[in-house]
Amino acid sequence: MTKYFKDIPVISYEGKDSKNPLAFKYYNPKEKLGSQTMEEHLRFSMSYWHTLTGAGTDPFGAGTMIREWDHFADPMDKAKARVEAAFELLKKLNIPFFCFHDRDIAPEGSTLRQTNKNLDIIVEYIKQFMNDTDIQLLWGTANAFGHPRYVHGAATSCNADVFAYVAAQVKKAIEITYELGGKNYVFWGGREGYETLLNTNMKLELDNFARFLQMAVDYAKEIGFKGQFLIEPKPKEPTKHQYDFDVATVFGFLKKYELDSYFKMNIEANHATLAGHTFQHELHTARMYGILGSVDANQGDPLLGWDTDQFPTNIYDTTLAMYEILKNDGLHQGGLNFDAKVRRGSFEPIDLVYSYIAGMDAFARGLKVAYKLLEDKTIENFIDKRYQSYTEGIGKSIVEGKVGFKELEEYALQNDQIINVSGRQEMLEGILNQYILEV
Ligand code: XLS
Ligand code: CA
Ligand code: CA
Repeated sequence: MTKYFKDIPVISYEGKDSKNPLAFKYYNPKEKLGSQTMEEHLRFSMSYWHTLTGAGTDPFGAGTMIREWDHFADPMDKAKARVEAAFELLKKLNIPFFCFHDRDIAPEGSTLRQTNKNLDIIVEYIKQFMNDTDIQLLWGTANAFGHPRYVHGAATSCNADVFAYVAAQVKKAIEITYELGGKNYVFWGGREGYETLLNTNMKLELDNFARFLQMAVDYAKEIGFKGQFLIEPKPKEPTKHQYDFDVATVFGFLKKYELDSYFKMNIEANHATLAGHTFQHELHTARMYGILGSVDANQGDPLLGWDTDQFPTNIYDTTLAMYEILKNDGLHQGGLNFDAKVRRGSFEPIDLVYSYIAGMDAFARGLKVAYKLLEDKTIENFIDKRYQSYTEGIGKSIVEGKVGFKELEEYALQNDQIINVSGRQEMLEGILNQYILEV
């Protein structure tokens, strides 16, 4: 049934020569690359918050979005209309997954008990739509940052009552994710961080955060939830120092508290750049540690220092991201979730459609280029050759742990005329451009 996107057809693949703005130029879901189709490689997902509830407000002005599904006075009627709009758009765009925060799908009531009841009603409603389609839940999460009770953080709040409250909220969020067959559950440390050490016991806050995550692990086990737990790093915003700064920081934290076997990472492009890394760096680091779980596909603006959550259209970045993902042997139960919003000036519902088409095409194109790069082993062969000195002679002995400082000194005393080879960065950048332009 078409209601909120009446004039929008089902979007199909027309190929790169199409001039139809309401068609995919590169995303051809059934096209095979190796043993998998594009659809299986990419596992696209819609973010409920930006797409259905985002109003287009900014610190200087009111919302601008024209959203017919928000024209209901009763918050539960509005919540139901949003479900209808979500599934209509998911079907028209042929997107197989969606993600939500608990508070995106159902309004808070005057008590926690009432809030949970609201959730139960909407979860039942969503279930009906899921049963009628093949659309699945990629992940659920809890919004433990919006309400004023989380002013000092949630699981890292100085107030134990807040810790108890967020435990109850996340317990319920895991339950509804389980109920809807969610493939993963995400923890993003909304306000888990601090503003100043003049009022902060960082050690206690981090210990408490670890206790909280352990409780979540225990509870998931107890109820039989098999979804993957994911942590989503972000260096700043809303707090000045977020505890889940980047992949390396989170990995160190998980190791210290012996939680590393239970969590993987949900890597967001815009959070990577906020941390002073490239998107590829974060994906590569996670892949290296075996903890690349899922991706929030978006991009920031290099000229702005905040989380702009734009739709990803930079082919260079999507290519290098897909390169890492393919080298990871895919995202397994994760996916590419468009945690992205239309600009405030793009306020018509059709702009949502154009945005998803642009993002999906950018990743489809990136996938094709990355696949060819890997098939030809262009970069891999270069890197292998660059480190060849570790496959023979003294390098081999170093790697195999057969030598120490004394043996190396002996070697260096006889070989102090060192010859280095060029890193050929510009040549490689040229080759990459050639692939992007010609594949
Ligand atoms: C905010 C985060 C958030 C998480 C889920 O910056 O991206 O939306 O993805 O809580
Ligand atoms: Ca995100
Ligand atoms: Ca973000």
